[in-house]
Amino acid sequence: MIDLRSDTVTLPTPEMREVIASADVGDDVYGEDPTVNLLEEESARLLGKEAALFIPSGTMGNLAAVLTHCERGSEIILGDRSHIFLNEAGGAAALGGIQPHIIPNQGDGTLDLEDVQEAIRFDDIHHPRTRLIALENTHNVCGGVALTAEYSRSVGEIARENGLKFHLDGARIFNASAAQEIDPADLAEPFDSVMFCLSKGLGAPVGSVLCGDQEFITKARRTRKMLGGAMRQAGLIAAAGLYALQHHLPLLKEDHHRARALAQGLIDLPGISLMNPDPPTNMVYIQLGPELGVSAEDIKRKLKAKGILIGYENLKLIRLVTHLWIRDEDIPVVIQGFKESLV
Ligand code: TLP
Repeated sequence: MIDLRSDTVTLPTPEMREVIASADVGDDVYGEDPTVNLLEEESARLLGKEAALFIPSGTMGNLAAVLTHCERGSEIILGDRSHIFLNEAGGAAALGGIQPHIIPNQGDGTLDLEDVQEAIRFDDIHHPRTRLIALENTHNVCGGVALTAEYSRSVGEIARENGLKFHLDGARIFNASAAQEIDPADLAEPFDSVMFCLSKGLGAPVGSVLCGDQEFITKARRTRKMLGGAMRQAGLIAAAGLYALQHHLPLLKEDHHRARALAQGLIDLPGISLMNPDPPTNMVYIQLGPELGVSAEDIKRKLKAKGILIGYENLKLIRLVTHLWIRDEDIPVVIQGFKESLV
């Protein structure tokens, strides 16, 4: 199968399985798992933060950050197409009593600075208190677009001037850094907390990391415990994450090249258009035109019969994601598959 549903579908490589099998482990709730400790140190170093915390998933990483920064009845400012708002089962509201204050994501994944400024509540007993602004980089539903460090700094200034915390859902921050040829620490610098995922383009089977200053991470460790996310001999999975950070970062650019090749082959097919004709990272979003007689579900079914798996956001919007397990030779196969499935 050529599986383009997500970069979460990667399986551990044989080398990863070897490091998993031979990992040094201990009880991480006692802080005694040497491999987890190493992964946390390496993650903090890569993102230029004081400390880091290994977390089972990206969703829990974002939730732990939000719960650590905000109290019940307070508000987070975030984009209406952000993963935290759309795809995390309303965790901040359900578990933290924290209200999302959504403002429109622009096509390039940014939030308009005036919208951000206007969304900040002034002190009034009628209002919830604004506590946090959150961005996403790369921005998934906006087409895998990468936000610049300069843009994040300008939002960070607004946060600082208003005494707000600033969080990044950096599930794919290393894709953003590879696309812009910029140090991930520069992209992370404006934020008080950054979550990134090991289990997406980096190809590890499990895990995400939350980074920030020592005080924040100490508090987040308690939040993670409350959420049931403190693990014991987690070095087994941390070893795969560490391996991914040491060996797979340079491969992300190849995923981006393949996404671009895919887009080039699809762009002229009748009845469809691409959200980004020149995809900046590893995602190709395909908009189905009204004249097309088939829905995303029809196309998905036809492609599956040809050994190609795809996902869709809605019946008119398909997403293809390249990753470690997609090879150059898969690209023409997928393009041909689409040609035959759009009719
Ligand atoms: N995204 C998944 C799905 O949930 C949509 C995917 O296939 O892309 N932040 C961002 C920007 C994400 O894209 C995701 C996962 C997460 C957070 C959550 O990570 P996990 O799946 O580890 O909880």
